[in-house]
Amino acid sequence: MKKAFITGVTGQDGYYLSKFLIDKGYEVHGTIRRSSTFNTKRIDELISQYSEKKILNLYYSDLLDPSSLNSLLQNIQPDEVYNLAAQSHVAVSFKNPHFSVSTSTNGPVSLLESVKNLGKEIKYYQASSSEMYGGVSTDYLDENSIFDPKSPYAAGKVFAHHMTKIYRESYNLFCVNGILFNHESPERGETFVTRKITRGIGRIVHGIQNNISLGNLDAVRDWGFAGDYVEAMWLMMQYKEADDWVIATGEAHSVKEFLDISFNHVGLKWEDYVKIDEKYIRPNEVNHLLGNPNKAKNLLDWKPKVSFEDLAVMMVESDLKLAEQEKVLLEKNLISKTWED
Ligand code: NAP
Ligand code: F7E
Repeated sequence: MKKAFITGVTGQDGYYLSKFLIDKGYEVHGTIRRSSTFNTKRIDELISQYSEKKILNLYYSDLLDPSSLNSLLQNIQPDEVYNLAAQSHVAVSFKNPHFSVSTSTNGPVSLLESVKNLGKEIKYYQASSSEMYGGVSTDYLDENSIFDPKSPYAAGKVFAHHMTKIYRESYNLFCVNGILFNHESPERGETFVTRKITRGIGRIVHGIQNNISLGNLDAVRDWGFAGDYVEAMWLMMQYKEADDWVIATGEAHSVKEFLDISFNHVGLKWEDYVKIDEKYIRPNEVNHLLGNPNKAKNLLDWKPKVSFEDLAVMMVESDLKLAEQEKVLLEKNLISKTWED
């Protein structure tokens, strides 16, 4: 049985990747952060199904704690390491640059050093990001496009990207960079723009929210489905050699287009509910990101299966159900309203 080690297993991609690898017959080992409240909500179902059988194994660690990462890798001896952990919110990275950058830079170096020192053929995956390009050009971006980071988050990712390549070239290690463009799902963090919108729509439809406050509605992204993108991560790790790979849909859409589709789905007009709040405008905006996934399509035989429209509808449908449950809990005074009015 192959063993995979995943950092960031409690995140959106951590959830989808764990599920994917377990279905492929892997034993999954993941790190979680100690928190004063439970932070395993996304993977609770997987824990109840697979932890007793030791198919899913969780350990307390942190990317800022190299000794714990090193001893875990020594003990587990995984075949594949997926480094998904990060403070992944771009706007937040301007507020806490030290933490964001330390996690994205020191973490990968600690993992790469451990992988190198283990002296076994361990494959390493680094979660690189389209944010590294900076969004100035409206052209298709591929593996050879120039990086021009516009945030502490993106600068940290550029560093880790280069380090991954350096370990690949210097020590002949199987170190892969997956340059993933935005990918979303019903498990997306609730402060990213797509999920913020669909969460808001669910609550508006059920009468427990009045408006959604947003920032730049003209921003353009290449949005895909997280479930499709974790398959690409795995395919990169099975390819005959380690490389850098762009994973994207090849379609660009604005925040306004996401609003159009999502609100239309419930028969409402977004213009009646969306307010612009200056606090969501970033100090340095990434205006336009569009990826060219042809290398992955041709060499990995990968393609995105979920369209932009179906992704928006999937997320709205899921959040309508969540809001329906919230409404009942609110009426029974079992929860308080913690979201925007
Ligand atoms: P996410 O939902 O925000 O999950 C991030 C994960 O990292 C969580 O499990 C989080 O733990 C963990 N984490 C944060 N700081 C940590 C630290 N110091 N030590 C250990 N764990 C830490 O992100 P995602 O959307 O799944 O993205 C996965 C990775 O891909 C990230 O590296 C992200 O930067 C990158 N990426 C994402 C996208 C995208 O569109 N989703 C695109 C390109 C690249 P808690 O649950 O305890 O907070
Ligand atoms: O913003 C605009 C915002 O926060 C998308 C991360 O997974 O993908 C993600 O980063 C756009 C930006 O994602 C709001 O200004 C408008 O232009 O959903 P987002 P992101 O910044 O693209 C990349 C690839 C990653 O690697 C990151 O980890 O939407 N926008 N109004 C807003 N964004 C947010 N969050 N909230 C708003 O109210």
